[in-house]
Amino acid sequence: MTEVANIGETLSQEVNNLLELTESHLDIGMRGVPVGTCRTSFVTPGEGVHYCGYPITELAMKAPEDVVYLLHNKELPTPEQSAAFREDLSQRAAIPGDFGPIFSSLPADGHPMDWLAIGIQTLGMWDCQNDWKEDALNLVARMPRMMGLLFRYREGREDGIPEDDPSLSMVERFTNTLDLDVDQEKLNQVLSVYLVLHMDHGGGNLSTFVGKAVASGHATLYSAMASSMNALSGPLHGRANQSCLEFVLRVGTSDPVEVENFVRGELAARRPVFGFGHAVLRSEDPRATAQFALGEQLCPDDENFKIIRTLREVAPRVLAENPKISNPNANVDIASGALLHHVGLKDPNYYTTFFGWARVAGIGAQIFDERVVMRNGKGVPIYRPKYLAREQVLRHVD
Ligand code: HAX
Repeated sequence: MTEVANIGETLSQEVNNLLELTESHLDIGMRGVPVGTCRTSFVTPGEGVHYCGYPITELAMKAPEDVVYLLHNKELPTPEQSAAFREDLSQRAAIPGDFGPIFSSLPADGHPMDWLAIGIQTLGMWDCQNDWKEDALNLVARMPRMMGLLFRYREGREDGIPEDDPSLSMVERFTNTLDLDVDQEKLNQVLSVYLVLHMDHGGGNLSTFVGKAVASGHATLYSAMASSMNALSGPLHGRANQSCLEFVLRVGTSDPVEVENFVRGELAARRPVFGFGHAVLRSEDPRATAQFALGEQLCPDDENFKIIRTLREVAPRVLAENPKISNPNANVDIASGALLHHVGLKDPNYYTTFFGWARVAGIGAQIFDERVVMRNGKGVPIYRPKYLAREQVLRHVD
């Protein structure tokens, strides 16, 4: 709680830092330079991400619908509000066009994140209300079916797709469309926790920032969100969760000595030890802790889970030998791939689409706040940071 109490104090301190901008702040991707405020979430080095003041550990087991409600309304719903919100989402759920011809025409080996951006952009062409809240919630409601269709068409399984049932939960609508021959209860549980843990992560992460920047020029919510997904698709950003399972598969053993040798080998070859380290957190990411706890419940004997359990014991000790590494502990991406793989979602190429699906909730809520709530309702103006001219440019000026 001390950390949370300090958040208010740090706001004015961080603003003061603006007065101390030096050349060292230039050309570093705006790292750490305060540019705005965020009403949905913040990240602390010790407790990680908080949604509307709640540490993520308190929310991990909640229904995704209730957490979407929280991000948009800044308070958790009562049981009545929760039921009404689910009903509202189900009223919005129908896909307003036919994805068949669109998805059938895309390259099957195109990355699923490219499919996702095209899917969102298409939804916007079919039905855009030009109302930030309406469009944000319509998109949340249409994502589960669209995600399911994306998998089905990309995998060439377009025959026999079950009808959508809008009365189901968000997760069930996806898994119902996907229709895999696996333990549905486990699959739904893993996806539900995954969605909640990934919905938001402060205002300045690349995909959220990009979405808000695009929306600031009054592009539609759909265009802004498709831009966010393209930002998320980069290997330094959202695609790390794909790389992480690929890394775990490469480790291939849960024997502590062999795992230690593997980690040391990766470091010697100057390759990242995936699933460890963080730009802001200085302890194990509570989102990793929550997923490890879920894995111990659901799949303690799964081979990949055994590997990440050993990695969690071994890697922080090895990484901590390098004083440059500010956080040698597990991050959110260490466990999600092993869990998804265990419940039947075996292809890591798709993992970032789950991240994107989750983020639609937080980014949509942040775009709404910036467009409609900030500055007493005036909204944040179009983004326009200042770039300074370099000498070689100035030389040509009279
Ligand atoms: N493996 C190898 N080297 C690592 C490392 C790791 N897990 N973590 C940090 N380092 C290195 C950095 O590359 C950096 O090296 P250089 O000085 O040569 O550039 C040095 O240690 C200091 O890094 P840092 O200040 O501790 O951390 P950064 O903010 O620079 O980087 C990263 C944070 C997450 C990018 C980094 O820890 C990393 O590459 N981890 C492995 C990849 C990974 O798991 N990515 C998923 C991130 C999840 C996330 O952020 N989700 O939001």
